[in-house]
Amino acid sequence: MTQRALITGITGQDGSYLAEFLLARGYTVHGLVRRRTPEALSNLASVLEDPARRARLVLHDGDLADPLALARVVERADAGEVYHLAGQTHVGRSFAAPEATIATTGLGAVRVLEAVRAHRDRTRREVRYYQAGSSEMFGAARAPQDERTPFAPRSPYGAAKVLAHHATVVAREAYGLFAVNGILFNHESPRRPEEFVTRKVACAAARIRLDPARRLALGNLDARRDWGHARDYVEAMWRMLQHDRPLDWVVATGVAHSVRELLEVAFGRVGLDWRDHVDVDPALLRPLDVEDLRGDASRARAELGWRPRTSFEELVLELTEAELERAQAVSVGAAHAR
Ligand code: G4F
Repeated sequence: MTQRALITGITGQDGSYLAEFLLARGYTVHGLVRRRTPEALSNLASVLEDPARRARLVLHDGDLADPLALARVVERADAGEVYHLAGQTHVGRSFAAPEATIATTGLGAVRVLEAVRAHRDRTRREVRYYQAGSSEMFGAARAPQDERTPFAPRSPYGAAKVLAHHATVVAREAYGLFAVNGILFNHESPRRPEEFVTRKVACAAARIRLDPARRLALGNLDARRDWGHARDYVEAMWRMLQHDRPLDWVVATGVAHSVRELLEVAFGRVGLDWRDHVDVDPALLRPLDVEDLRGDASRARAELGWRPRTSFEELVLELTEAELERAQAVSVGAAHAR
């Protein structure tokens, strides 16, 4: 029988990589989408343009703010695996919109969980649920962080993810739902929106290479993150749902780098010294920041057989090269238009 999965947040970085991963394994993939504009669907372009994969992709309109719509989508998808990835994912923005972040990222997860539980009870078929947790939940906790590290969030976003995490554990323990938390450390790709620091730096390095008069404004350069590749991390999500027990899992590379080191690699790739092109803008500093995240993914390595395949340098070079290609295409297009 064909396996069916439902992905909330299918148009995002992780959702699109996960959809490709599952389609390659023969799944029929259902996705919850909030907007069907060409920009919103751009991460799914390769699937949408491929008739063989398109035939096994079903998009449903819906919104995390609407519990009835969510319940309807869960019923229609009738999936054996539900990956809940949707939400407000920008930590900095969560300080400006704390209530909206708790509503989408925290309560949104509670709503999806309730819809999944109701569907399981009605059909009497097991539905496995994946909650997209975040290393941001560890906040001030000392590195390295693993599944036993207590949460100490330092942002409304982190607090919302802690709420979703505990709601997932409660659903597992109270109702016997196969519900897991993936506690993923930062994971990036060329599909990342430019508001996140890796892609912002890669875009700037490429643009400044072509136009050295441009400047890059950043906030905290000392923050350290454990950066991996999103393509590697979606495989860990799938492996968690194939495991024989519903557990919580840390997914990380185990190596942390600072924003300065990120600048070093990206600007080094384009032959520039970042110190000549970067300004620290106090407006980009967060009211509170997480200084040092570095995960210990020993459990995922031992029990899921998962390991990251992309090093920090490979990741930053891939991002920067993708932006160089885009920036060069734009400048060639502009030259032709003249
Ligand atoms: O790229 P960031 O915005 O990622 P952040 O805050 O670590 O959150 C990401 O990872 C989490 C997992 O830990 C996810 F849950 C979350 O959804 C998201 O994917 O910022 C990384 C660091 C921060 O310390 C930030 O203060 O970079 C620092 N930074 C310095 N200048 C900046 C900038 N971040 C952004 N976004 N923009 C800047 O100009």
